[in-house]
Amino acid sequence: MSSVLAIVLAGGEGKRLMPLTLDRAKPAVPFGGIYRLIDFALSNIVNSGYLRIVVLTQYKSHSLDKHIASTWRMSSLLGNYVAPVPAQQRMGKHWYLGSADAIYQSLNLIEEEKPDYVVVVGADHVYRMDFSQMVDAHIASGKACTVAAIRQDIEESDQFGVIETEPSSPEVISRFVEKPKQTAGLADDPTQVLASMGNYVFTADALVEAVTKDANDPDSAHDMGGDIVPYFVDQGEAGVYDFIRNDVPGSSDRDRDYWRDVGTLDAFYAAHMDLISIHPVFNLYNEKWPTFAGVRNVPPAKFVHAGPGRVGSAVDSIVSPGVVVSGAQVSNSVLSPDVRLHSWSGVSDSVLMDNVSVGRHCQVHRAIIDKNVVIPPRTQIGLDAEKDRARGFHVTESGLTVIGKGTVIEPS
Ligand code: ADQ
Repeated sequence: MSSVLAIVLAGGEGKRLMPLTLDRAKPAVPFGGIYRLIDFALSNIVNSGYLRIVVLTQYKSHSLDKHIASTWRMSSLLGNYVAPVPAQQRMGKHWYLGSADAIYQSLNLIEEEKPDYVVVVGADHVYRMDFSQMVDAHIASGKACTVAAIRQDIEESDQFGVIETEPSSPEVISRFVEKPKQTAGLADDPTQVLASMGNYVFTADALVEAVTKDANDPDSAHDMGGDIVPYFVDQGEAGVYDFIRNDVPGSSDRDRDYWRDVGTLDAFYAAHMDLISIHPVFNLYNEKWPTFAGVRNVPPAKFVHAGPGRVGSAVDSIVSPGVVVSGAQVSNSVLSPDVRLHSWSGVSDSVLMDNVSVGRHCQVHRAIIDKNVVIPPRTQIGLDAEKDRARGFHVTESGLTVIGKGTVIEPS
């Protein structure tokens, strides 16, 4: 069996998720009650059978490092590991110049491991994928580089690497343009393009050679999508792997091609609203391809106080362990561990992260509230955008109120 090293690019800053990325890297942003964004990429890698994993971190990596160390610690008995590797500054006193530089600076890890193939994936997406099927396709193609691809609306093409192929050889990339302002649609559907998912398989020697050449190229931006993939395309060595071919155990026709960038606050919120819908597209309960999470030793969730004028209840919601809903009503919401809700309060259409406490007689609607925020009694959030802005809360264009980690809210 061929040996595979997996590299997770986890250095992204996630500016569009502010204030959730104020003091954590985007891959460390909590998602879906008990997960962090990176758990989806790491679970895919582990479920694919690859247990030697390097996570390249840089920007505000403390909570990411802590999460990896506590959740993803593996038994070293069989030589397995998930190793967070911060920027090594091997090439001078600067952080990674780009994602290709991140790999270049970490080449010693590839040299030590001596894999046949390297799987490189981003850490910012929610999806399921069996990378072993992509590695098999890569080996069968004989190419040096394979790029995973998914159809996306043409209006979004300036956010993706856009892949073009010739009808005579549809599995070979003939042109790859990173985030084009303008591009042509697909022949069979002009409203769509074939977009890179930012997941790649490389033959190890070819990757080492490519990033080494790239490091010595003064004109390069040292970016995987902008520089390394086009380098392989120029050599006729880049193949495309259509995500639609990927058949993950336990997936349904509905969530088979689910792949979401939750890189904006509105997209992050929409993905949560999908999770709590009665028939979500993305099925968290697929036991054949589990998403692993850090499970702390906290008590079960509890609902108390059903009396006149108050009911401790939650409907159409995800409720994590350690939550206590005491005489408050919750609907269409995601509650992370240790959230506390007090009497005569209502929380609707919201995402509350770990340890948020909602006092008595509060109303919280269409809000994302980051960890450790204490909401004093009689506070209203998400009901009046102007009032929320005046208090210094972030309100998105679509009217979503977002409160950063640990924000101290003055009683109103
Ligand atoms: P982007 O996501 O815009 O496009 P990038 O910002 O390089 O590209 O992020 C890719 C991954 O690398 C993310 O997981 C990010 O966290 C990480 N990353 C970014 N800079 C890094 C650094 N210096 N060190 C370590 N990790 C870093 C990419 C591709 C496109 C493709 C989209 C799909 O370039 O071609 O279409 O992903 O979303």
